[in-house]
Amino acid sequence: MQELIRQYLDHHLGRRGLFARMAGMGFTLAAAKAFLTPLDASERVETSSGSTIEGTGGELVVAQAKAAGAQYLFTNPGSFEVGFYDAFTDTPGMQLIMGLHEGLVISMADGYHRVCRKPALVNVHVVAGTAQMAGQLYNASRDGSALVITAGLLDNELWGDDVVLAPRPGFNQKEIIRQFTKISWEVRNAESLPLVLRRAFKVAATEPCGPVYMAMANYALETKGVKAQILPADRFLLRARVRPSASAVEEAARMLVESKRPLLVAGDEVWKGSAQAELLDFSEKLGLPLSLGSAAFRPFPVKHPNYLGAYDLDSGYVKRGVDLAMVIGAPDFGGRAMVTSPIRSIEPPGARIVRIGIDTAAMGRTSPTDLALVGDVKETLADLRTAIESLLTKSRLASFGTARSEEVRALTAAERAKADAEAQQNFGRNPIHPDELGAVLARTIDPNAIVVSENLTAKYDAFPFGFRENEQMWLGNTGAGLGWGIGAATGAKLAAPDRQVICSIGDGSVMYSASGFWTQVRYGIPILTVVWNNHNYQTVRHAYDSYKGKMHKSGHYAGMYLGDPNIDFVKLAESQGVKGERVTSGTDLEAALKRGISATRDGKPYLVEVVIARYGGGADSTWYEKFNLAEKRKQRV
Ligand SMILES: Cc1ncc(C[n+]2csc(CCOP(=O)(O)OP(=O)(O)O)c2C)c(N)n1
Ligand SMILES: [Mg+2]
Repeated sequence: MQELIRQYLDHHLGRRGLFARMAGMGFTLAAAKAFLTPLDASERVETSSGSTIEGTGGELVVAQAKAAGAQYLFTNPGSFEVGFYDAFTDTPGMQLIMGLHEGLVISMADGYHRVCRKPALVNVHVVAGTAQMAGQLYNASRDGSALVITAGLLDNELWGDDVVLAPRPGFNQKEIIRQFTKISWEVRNAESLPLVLRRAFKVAATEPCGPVYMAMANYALETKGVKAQILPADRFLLRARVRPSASAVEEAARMLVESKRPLLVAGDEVWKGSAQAELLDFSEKLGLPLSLGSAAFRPFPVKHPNYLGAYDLDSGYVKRGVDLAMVIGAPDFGGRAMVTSPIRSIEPPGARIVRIGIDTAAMGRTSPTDLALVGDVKETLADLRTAIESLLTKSRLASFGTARSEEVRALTAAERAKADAEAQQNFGRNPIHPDELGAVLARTIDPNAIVVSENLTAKYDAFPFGFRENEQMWLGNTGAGLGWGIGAATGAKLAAPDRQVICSIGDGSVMYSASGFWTQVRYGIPILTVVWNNHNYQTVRHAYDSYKGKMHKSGHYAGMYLGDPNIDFVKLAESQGVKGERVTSGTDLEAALKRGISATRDGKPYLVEVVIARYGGGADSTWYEKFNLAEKRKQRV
């Protein structure tokens, strides 16, 4: 009988087979069924609570990653991860996505996570691969993306300490990127691999999220016959929607109702906590103008009359005085004045400051705080709304928002009319002005396109970014470590295959991640890339020029001009299998973009390079540091 039960639980014997064998032993059908019920239940508990499996260290890692819900493995591999890749090969239900540089691999995972909010799994090579991903890991850590990064590890404690591709003598591998991770581990014990991987998923995905790193010794990955427990995601990934204290909510509600000149400053916790609709309702009901702190998403409809754009101490609304600033899901005010020296506080002078969010370590680390509502943004806004409804009569509440937002509505309407008129004047120019490219792009792409932007001097005023599935969505990063856009767009499309994804990127930015098109072609990831080619690092040139030093006077901006030789972005994409075209005249723009969109509908990535005008200080300068080594040679070798 015991043998029968074992065979049934191991799936070597089906229900019917078990009944037949039990009938042979003299059991009635009813008795056999009654016997089976607890067995089935115990089996269910067994599968949902996890199981102990035996395999190589690498096989345990892959089994645990799959059980944790990893759908993709973003990677650029190396020899010392052989135990991992050998286990991964042919694993059903997980897809490997190759990137040709570690920076790209990270930005792909980052874009994927930002769009679908699931933790993203990455594997990179030992020391050199780990160091090479650091720039993009900085972006991911700054914006709190849940990335689980595994890597190979050559142990410099085994015999020699100066091993090729091992950490340098006396150092360890995780130190290289420690400041860009929440926690980093090095695992040498094969049995611990799945356990530490679970920790890695858990820490990465626990809010506030962020990247983690786990280096795995090559010999641990290759050890055979290792037994360890594998657990499903729901047994170690926690989701909690923390609610703030009732007394803090009440006090904040009173402050809001009494405030004469309030201001909301919103950040990424709003998007991450899916609280956009609550925020919109909150702003409208109470007539609260809203600006953005440091934010990679646009959590508020940018065409809304209450929307002031990025927080700016010198903006019209703030200058006229703010008595209450409510910072919602943002680390702080952000804004342009953050790095001025001597130090200048950037909170609205004299305003009381209320904060809402769960990232208590970031909250109020710089500007002061009068009241903190520690909790999930969505829950807190709902609680605040209820508290406000109990403070105001229904009729007062009905007119409250409209009356109070009169000033801000007039202000934003006037500012937008002025910006529109200025932009209109730039249409039809030669070369194409970025205002025209922005306007044509905004109206040509899908109404629910995801626009992944790595382009600091582009013009986005025409885009009606919102937060609903049927609205255009902005996706950026606040770190500004260049080399993010192409990978991030690729990851975004993997996360949202049924939405159009546009990669809107500067000429300079493309070249930090120039091998990223290959991945799009290899795996049929149809993205339209639009290159804003001003032959310049314009953002930096603006900074150089406003310093008003020698570069401003001479027009000699060191390292800024990117022409001579001109980079051929169409050929760059074509060399990796992406079709494209260059546009130099405004009249050809819409048709070119439409050809690109039609290619992506057919499943093919496409690139449109648009040659645009430079603007701002030093726009005319094509100067660069002339130097020609060939002419200086003594021998023609
Ligand atoms: C990794 C990295 N290197 C250098 C910089 C400095 N930087 C900031 S903006 C910029 C120019 C970007 O050029 P492009 O993408 O063409 O955009 P544009 O400024 O012309 O709009 C540079 C080099 C950076 N932010 N990150
Ligand atoms: Mg440029």
